Amino acid sequence: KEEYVTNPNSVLFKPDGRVYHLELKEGDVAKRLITVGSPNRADLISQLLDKDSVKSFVSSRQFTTFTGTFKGTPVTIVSIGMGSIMMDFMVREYLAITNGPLAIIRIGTCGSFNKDIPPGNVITAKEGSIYIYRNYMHWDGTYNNVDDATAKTLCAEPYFFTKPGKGSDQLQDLMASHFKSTNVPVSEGLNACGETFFACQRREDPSYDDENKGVIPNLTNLAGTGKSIDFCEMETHELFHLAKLSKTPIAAGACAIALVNRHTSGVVGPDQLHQREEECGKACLSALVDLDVSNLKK
Ligand code: R1P
Repeated sequence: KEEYVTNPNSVLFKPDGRVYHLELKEGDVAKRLITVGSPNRADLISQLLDKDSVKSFVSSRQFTTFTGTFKGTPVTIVSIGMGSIMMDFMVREYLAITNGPLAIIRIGTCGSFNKDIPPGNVITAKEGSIYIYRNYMHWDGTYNNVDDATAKTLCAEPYFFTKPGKGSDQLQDLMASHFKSTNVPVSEGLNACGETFFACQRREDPSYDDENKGVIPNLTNLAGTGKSIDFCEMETHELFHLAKLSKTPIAAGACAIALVNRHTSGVVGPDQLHQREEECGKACLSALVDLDVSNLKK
């Protein structure tokens, strides 16, 4: 039956050996991987792979995967949709169908919070990634299993912010060197990932009182870096977090194309976005191929 799975208390598999959500099995994917949000971006980047090398898979849970070779080296491109949760599905299930170290680069889109980084520019998360998440207990006004005074403290703030988690310097330096040989305007920056797109990225929604005016300004103080965040999106923090905690070595890198500038409200045009997606694809595929993935160590 379609719903039937094995291993329900761990990573789930279909009886034919495919992981439950990606619907891929051992041999379908490479140890070098690019992950993106949209299937169209994955498709565009897959067109940079060696002619006639590409196989594609579409899962019923919205993961679209292309595996082929880039200049003779096997690589995979996966679109995951949006948010940390989808990154969690992808990284864990990918690890379950591969053996040994992995290298993963996210190519995303983002909002620039740096007034000097306009729409159309690319930013890498070389300085790390902060996670911004809603403190649900703030709105509940209660907290489980703690005394009243502790509950009051824990419920006070509407949003929580982590310190920056970092990706692989080695992989991100390779990305930087490949970006240098293009005309793409690239900066290295500090990323923040919102648990949600609206409230956690300080968007005003007239339907809710999200108490989120302090979300981005507070990051200057809480990040402990002495600087403000440069760009905001939704998946990089989870990728860096899972790469750090994995028992198998994972080198992780991330870059994002600024769709908008949140200070100036400027927006990228569709042609420039398309061009940047292709340029990022080329630079990141080249970086992945240069990395000695098999010899990565924890
Ligand atoms: C929101 O519009 C989506 O765009 C950004 C955010 O991280 C979020 O996933 O990235 P992608 O274009 O890669 O999806």
